[in-house]
Amino acid sequence: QKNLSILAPDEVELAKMLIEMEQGHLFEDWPDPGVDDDEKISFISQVALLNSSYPGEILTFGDDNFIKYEETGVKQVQNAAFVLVAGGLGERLGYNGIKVQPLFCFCECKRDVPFVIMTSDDTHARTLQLLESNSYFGMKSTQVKLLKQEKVACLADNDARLAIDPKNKYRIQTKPHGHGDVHSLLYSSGLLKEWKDGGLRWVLFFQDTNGLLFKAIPAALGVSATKEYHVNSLSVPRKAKEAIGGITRLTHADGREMVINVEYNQLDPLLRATGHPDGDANCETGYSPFPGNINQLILELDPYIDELSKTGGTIKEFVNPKYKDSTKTAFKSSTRLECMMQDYPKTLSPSARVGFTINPWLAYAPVKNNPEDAAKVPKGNPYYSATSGETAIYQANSMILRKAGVKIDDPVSEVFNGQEVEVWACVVWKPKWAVTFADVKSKVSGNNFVSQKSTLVIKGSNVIIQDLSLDGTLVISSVDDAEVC
Ligand code: UGB
Repeated sequence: QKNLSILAPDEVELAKMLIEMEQGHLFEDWPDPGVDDDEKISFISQVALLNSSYPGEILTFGDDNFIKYEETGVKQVQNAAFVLVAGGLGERLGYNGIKVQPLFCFCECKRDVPFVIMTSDDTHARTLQLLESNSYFGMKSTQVKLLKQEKVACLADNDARLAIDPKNKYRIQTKPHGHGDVHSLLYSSGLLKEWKDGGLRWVLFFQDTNGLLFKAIPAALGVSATKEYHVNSLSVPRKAKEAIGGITRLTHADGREMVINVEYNQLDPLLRATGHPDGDANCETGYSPFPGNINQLILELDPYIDELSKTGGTIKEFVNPKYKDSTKTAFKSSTRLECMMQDYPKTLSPSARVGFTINPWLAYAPVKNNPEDAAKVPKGNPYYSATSGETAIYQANSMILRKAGVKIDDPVSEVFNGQEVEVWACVVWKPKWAVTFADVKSKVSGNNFVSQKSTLVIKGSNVIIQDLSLDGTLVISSVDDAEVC
């Protein structure tokens, strides 16, 4: 404690963190201030260096570190362009519409942040129509650019003979090439250069399946800015065998290393083939040692442009044929080359700063499975359905309010669509009310209580929640200038 006085504020933070993490023995033999002060400062510098050389940052919602990152990140939003990959149809979801339709409910842009949507033949016309018929959801039409990805030729067999379209013998069958197309489309569109000339610094990629991610973006952007990451992958704790990729550090026999996603179907065989006989298994934390990739990437624009100038945006491709039987001679259906946007770091030089940010909760509640399939998911595993996606939003908002001091009842367990979920008070707010935790805290005061069966909807920007006792439904709508308490 006495020696803290000789350290700079960020060094004090680091020393305190070590003590909190039961590393107090490091300081046990330290003499009083005035003796060996230079050595003590150099010791802390070494700790800072060691700390910074880990490529991952683990966030805890609402703690000082998180608030600091959110504060930094939210300032960076005006220097960012957002890119949504939305060429997929969501067949697993059993939903006929385009998946961006529900997602737009979570978006609200105040500034003219550039927004790109990658579409495909399956989604392009409907995405455009949705934007036009909803006045671009409050954005300017010039702010939004649609880039359509093309399909690629299919292969019929192991000799890579091109497949003929079963419905038309004068056409080659085509299938989607994967979300990796987004890089070459951005490059060839000229948008990256335009953004650079306009002074932007970041490009954020996200998928059309996960409404919770907006809660994680400010802090993750803060991590990128603070740690100067060229690539920052948002991730979540992952249960072994869960159907999301794992972020790994791969080491080649010749010493080369890369931090990269390994898809879930390849992680188990890869581990078994490299001396881990249990394959994709949980470690002592109860989770896989490899954080789950949620495919929300934050790239720094300058190094991104430099890299794409070399590669043209080409991403390493792979082929994933489904065979009829174990002889592996005939395909069940035609296959094609595919590419994934998260494989972008594969071509980077070893000096590139690639890291990840783990959000233990709040960041991931994807809506991917239809109710029937979700109901068959073994108990304890995530459903990834519309039911779990919706309840996760209420849970996250309730927990944020709790953290800000509001008394909120515990959830109750209920079954919807054959899925047992925890139901919290149904709390939702517009982004204009609050984006960061600091925003929420500044708008909540006094003694507030919300019962489990309540619904609270906040639609105004200047709404202060003060001494509220809610056991029912409260919808607060106000025009932007109005102050509501
Ligand atoms: N998409 C396109 O825009 N174009 C395409 O050609 C294909 C897809 P999926 P996937 O978050 O849980 C990814 O099918 O690819 C869009 C990661 O690889 O939902 O199976 C599509 O519209 C995996 O590591 O996911 O799995 C959608 O927005 C894990 O992170 C997006 O791409 C997983 O996502 C994803 O398509 C996950």
